Amino acid sequence: MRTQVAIIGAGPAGLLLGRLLERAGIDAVILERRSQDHVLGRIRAGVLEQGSVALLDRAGVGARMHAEGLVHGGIAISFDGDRHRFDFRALVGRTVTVYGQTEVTRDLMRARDASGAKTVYEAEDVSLHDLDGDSPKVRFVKDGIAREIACDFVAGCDGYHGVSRASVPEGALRTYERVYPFGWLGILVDRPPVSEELVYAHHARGFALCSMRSPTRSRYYVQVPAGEKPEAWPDDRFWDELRRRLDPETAERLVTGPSIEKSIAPLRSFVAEPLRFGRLFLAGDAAHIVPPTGAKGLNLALNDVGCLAEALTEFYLERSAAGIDRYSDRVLKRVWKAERFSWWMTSVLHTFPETDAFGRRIQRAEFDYLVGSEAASRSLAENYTGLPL
Ligand code: FAS
Ligand code: PHB
Repeated sequence: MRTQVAIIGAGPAGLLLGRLLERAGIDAVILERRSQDHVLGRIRAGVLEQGSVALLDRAGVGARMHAEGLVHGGIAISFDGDRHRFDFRALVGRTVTVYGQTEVTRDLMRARDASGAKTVYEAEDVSLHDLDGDSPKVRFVKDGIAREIACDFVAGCDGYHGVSRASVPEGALRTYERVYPFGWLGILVDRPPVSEELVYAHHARGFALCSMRSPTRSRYYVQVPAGEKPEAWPDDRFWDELRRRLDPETAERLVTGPSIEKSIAPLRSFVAEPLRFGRLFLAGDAAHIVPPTGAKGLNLALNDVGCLAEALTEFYLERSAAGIDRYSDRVLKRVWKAERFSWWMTSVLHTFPETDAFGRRIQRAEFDYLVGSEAASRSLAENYTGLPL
């Protein structure tokens, strides 16, 4: 089999890259180790930056997002019971759209299935070869038969645990990491959201987040110690803990019900540099991880592949390597700013076992400064709604 670009991973990054390349007339094959249903079964991100919405429109997959997505003009942060709304429209003239990653992935899968572009699901033992030459190869097993793809480029869109970053020779990558001493226990419930917009809560007992997927389906999170298991959190225990961490007005409005999904995500900040090794490019979670506090993970992944698609299109259509040569530096500049914002939101809103009384007062001062300073509020608003692409 031969293609121009072999894409590893059919998550949002891989699928959007495939879609953008297809619309530029560039051939790509996607290899995904899981089934379509398994990929769609993952409950992950929920908030799209305005730039991500524009990118999905550019890819021609925005119709359902505009029909079903919820446009939000702000968020609320409650800190030890004091709650403040940050009005994004007034502060920076921008909004965010609440539209689950599962739905973004579904829209991209449907578009790819309709176009007939090749995706191999349940591709096993994917391995990358000759990345530092002019003719890289990807090998995999499908239905017990070993297969090989000859290509010009490989796009590693296979997430944090994927094979792509692991295929870069030792010493050719620098990595930066911070592992947090807690995770997020998240549940999905078919009950109306507790408020029209998201509520991020800091409390001495830990962080909590009230989000949603639709006017009838809510998504809630509570911070739990690293290593916690979902089975230790029956629904009643979850609801009690969530109530304790919310401001009284929000807690009063909480409509509880049976969880339809429950999972724990560990939190880490991670960046690999550079994002290119020969004919391999890394994008999305294969390249970087942010704690979900700033709602950046999915948005960074979509922006990465928007840049990579532009660079590859320039290579094929204009025979210029300028875009692919500067892909890594260009993307990393924005990645690190999102890493900073996600780390900062996490540091202000979570409880850390090692934080002393001074540290807790600094967290409160961060909140008070945000509330009292238009400049600080504007900074939060421009980061949360997405820095320029
Ligand atoms: P993905 O991990 O989504 O996709 C990678 C794909 O590659 C997967 O389908 C995988 O099966 C496949 N793959 C892996 N190894 C392979 C191999 N060897 N061969 C072939 N295929 C392979 N972000 C937010 O903004 N908000 C959130 O609330 C949020 N919550 C999250 C919760 C969890 C549990 C996790 C893990 C992440 C969360 N994120 C969140 C971040 C998340 O949304 C990612 O940023 C997003 O999935 C990135 O998309 P991709 O880069 O496509 O990676
Ligand atoms: C979600 O709805 O899953 C969500 C929203 C905002 C975040 C993280 C997760 O910061």
